[in-house]
Amino acid sequence: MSKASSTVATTDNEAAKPKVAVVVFLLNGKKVLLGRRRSAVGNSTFALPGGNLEFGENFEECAAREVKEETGLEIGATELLTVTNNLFVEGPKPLHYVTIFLRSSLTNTDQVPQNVEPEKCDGWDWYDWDNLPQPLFWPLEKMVNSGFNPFPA
Ligand code: 8DG
Ligand code: MG
Repeated sequence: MSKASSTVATTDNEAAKPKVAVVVFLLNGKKVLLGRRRSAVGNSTFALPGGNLEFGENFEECAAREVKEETGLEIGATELLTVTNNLFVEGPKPLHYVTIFLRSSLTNTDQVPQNVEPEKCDGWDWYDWDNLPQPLFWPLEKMVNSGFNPFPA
């Protein structure tokens, strides 16, 4: 196969196309909701709830759906915080995500997170922003190390 056609074959591969993820800083007082991932990407690291943007969804709809699917929690309005560009090379095939970070809070703070997808997560809990668990999923760790803070000023 020529160099040009092998490049086409790679970029034609669905998995090789950049995808869009929406993830949520779900805030509760000084705490943030994190779960330890069970995944080829970022296995055993603490990450925010979230997942792939589906066709036709807006960011807020995606955030509410993913948080509900993963934790059973209902969130209120969302605010866009930032966007990062992430290349994951640690899994079986490289993945490229444009990750949209939103902020939200619970509609009712009596709600308790449930581990709805135990095959994808070891469990959800609230963690103090000043005492985050380790290791963090690297896109999140990079943000924390750069001084990013998801709380309203
Ligand atoms: P889905 O099938 O339910 O749509 O997706 P998922 O299985 O829940 O996807 P995910 O891996 O949880 O999230 C999609 C991608 O978003 C993930 O592979 C990489 C990117 N991502 C970040 N930071 C974070 C984060 O803190 N949490 C989550 N869940 N994903 C993140 O860049
Ligand atoms: Mg997810």
